[in-house]
Amino acid sequence: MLIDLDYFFAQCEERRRPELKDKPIVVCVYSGRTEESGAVSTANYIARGLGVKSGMPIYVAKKKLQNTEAVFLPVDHDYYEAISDRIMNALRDFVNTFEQVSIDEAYLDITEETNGSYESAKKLAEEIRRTIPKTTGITCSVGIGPNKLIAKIASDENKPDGLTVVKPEDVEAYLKPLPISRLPGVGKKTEEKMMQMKVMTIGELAEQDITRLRQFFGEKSGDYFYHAARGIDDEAVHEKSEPNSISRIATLKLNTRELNDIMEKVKQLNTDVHSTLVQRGVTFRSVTVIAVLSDLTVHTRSTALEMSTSSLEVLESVALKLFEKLLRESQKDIRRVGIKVSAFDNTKHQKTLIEFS
Ligand code: TTP
Ligand code: MG
Repeated sequence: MLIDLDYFFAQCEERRRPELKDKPIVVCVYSGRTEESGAVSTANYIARGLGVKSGMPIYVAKKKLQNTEAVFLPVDHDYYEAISDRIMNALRDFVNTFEQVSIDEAYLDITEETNGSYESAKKLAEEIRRTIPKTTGITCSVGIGPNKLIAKIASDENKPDGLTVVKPEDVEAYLKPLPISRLPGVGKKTEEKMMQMKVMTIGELAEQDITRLRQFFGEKSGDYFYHAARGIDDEAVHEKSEPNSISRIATLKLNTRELNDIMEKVKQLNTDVHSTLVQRGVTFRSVTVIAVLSDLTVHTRSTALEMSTSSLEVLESVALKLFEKLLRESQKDIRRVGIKVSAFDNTKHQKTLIEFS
């Protein structure tokens, strides 16, 4: 199963400011040279409907959205990462074998959990698609197939908020009519080359012999296209590296500068972070507190500890100090609070070292 969060950065912005939901939203990477120089990171589906795409220059997007109520926002990576961490941790709880591939994408090997049944797989996907938006406010699209390649292609089928299941016996018929650009690894340049070969669909790619594909694309890519066109992929799902931070973020009942009210919420977040730490068997050496102020600016304060720990008491006292500091150094009310721990040591690993000595 491949889970891809829908228009992720832009959806995070909608979640933070629901009043923007029915407007075109464009999240931008400003290069800073002039006020408008830079590129579109992503956009919500309203903006996409009006022709805006990832990677497009900001001024082109502005032209396309002239005379609309479009909102252009700078990327706020810390905020998206905090939401992503929460979702990825929730997804991890559904399966034994999990692989996060990017900030908004993860593979779940659900063979074991479903006994190989596509019926159960669909039910599991539906459960995930109910749970994630309910707990995190973010929708996702899900693809299910006999391998990572098919799951990935299927996840793109019904975006946003879609679910597509492709059973092994349907793979060939499913792939055949798809445009070649739907195959992972086919970018603009490869697509042009394929066109020269009169290959428009994945079905037509499957008719090419391997020697010709190797001549055109080199041995490695040629082999990949040869197999991918047939839906063949035997890459295992595996956690590449443990995520190197755990974070939680939440909105306060009221915007405030009252330390007690703030710490009440932070305490809940700390407990949540701590239980994930224990579950994962890691200790942290760095603590960051995050505050989104009433004007929606994001402020962080961090501290590095002298020793790695997994203690909830340490986390609480450090968080308290950092929020006191943050309140001293800012004037506005706080709207959202967050906590992040990082710089992990693996306690499981430490234990094995002790066992060896
Ligand atoms: P994607 O999953 O490719 O795109 P998306 O989540 O915005 O939209 P959808 O999945 O509904 O098609 O990428 C995830 C995030 O990565 C995206 O929200 C923003 C960022 N990104 C860029 O910054 N630049 C890019 O060119 C792309 C494609 C994505
Ligand atoms: Mg996405």
